[in-house]
Amino acid sequence: MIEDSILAAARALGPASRVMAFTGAGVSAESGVATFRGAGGLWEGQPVEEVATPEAFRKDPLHVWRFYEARRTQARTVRPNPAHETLASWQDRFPGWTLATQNVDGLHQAAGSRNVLELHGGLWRVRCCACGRHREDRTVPLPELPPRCAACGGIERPDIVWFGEMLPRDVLEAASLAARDCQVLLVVGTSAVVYPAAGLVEIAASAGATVIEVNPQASALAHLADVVLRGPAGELLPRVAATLAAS
Ligand code: BJW
Ligand code: ZN
Repeated sequence: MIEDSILAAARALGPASRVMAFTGAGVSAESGVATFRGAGGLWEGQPVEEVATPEAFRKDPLHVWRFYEARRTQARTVRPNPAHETLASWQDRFPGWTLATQNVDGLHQAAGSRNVLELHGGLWRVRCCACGRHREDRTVPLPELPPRCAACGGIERPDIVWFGEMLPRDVLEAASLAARDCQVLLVVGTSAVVYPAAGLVEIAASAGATVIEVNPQASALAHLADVVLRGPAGELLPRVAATLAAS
């Protein structure tokens, strides 16, 4: 029964102070953002290897930028949903709160989450391939594709972590520390197949945290979950919050 799982989640969260949420594309699904590996997935008709690799960008930066322009255009029109909002509200409920996301859409921040650990970068930042300069750019559409660095004239790329690239070291370190230290880990809307991010679940579970999975389908690491909430995060997280607030 889902009510039992909601109660179990609220009971685990109730006395906890160090709580971490680890989110993936599913948390934004109810905002209208397609997931990566689901039906109607973002990569449909466009293999991941063609767009989300440094090799693809070197070969054809314009092609890759067109893909990201479409992502940026969509991301600008979508709004956070109750799952983002519930997670944002918990940063003030738990003194040791950490939110680490694989998403690049910025919806956690739009819901009011602060200090979000963006494991795979962000759609609204660009980085110069030549001099490494980072900058925020929310212009849609960009006036010139590919955009050029104002400092050195080099080609700029989306500041996103592609396959085969390292995650930002400081972000991954902070997330790994939080995973090792948390009492409860919420794993929300991720298939948990992409590493090293998915490894955060293994770190928390082996350090003894209570793992709560929120997902309509079992993730690859569902066997590590102590509590399983099978259903949409935008519906179930507010129910956990309501039970928690009433207890
Ligand atoms: C709901 C819901 C609702 C639906 N409510 N839930 C073998 C071959 C090649 C590479 C590797 C390999 N083995 C390991 C690797 C490394 C590779 C990797 O893990 N690959 C695997 C796929 C096998 N990892 C990397 O390359 C990483 N870097 C690295 O390892 O560096 C070290 C290194 C350096 C040099 C050489 C070698 C290694 C980098 C990974 C970067 C990932 N980048 C992407 C693309 C970003 C680009 C972009 O956004 O444009 O990040 S891939 C894509 O997957 C994206 C996501 O962040 C990531 C995770 O996906 P996520 O979020 O879990 O989404 P889905 O779609 O998979 O799942 C959605 C879930 O939501 C589902 O479970 C639904 O059921 C659920 N859901 N509705 C709640 N309403
Ligand atoms: Zn530059």
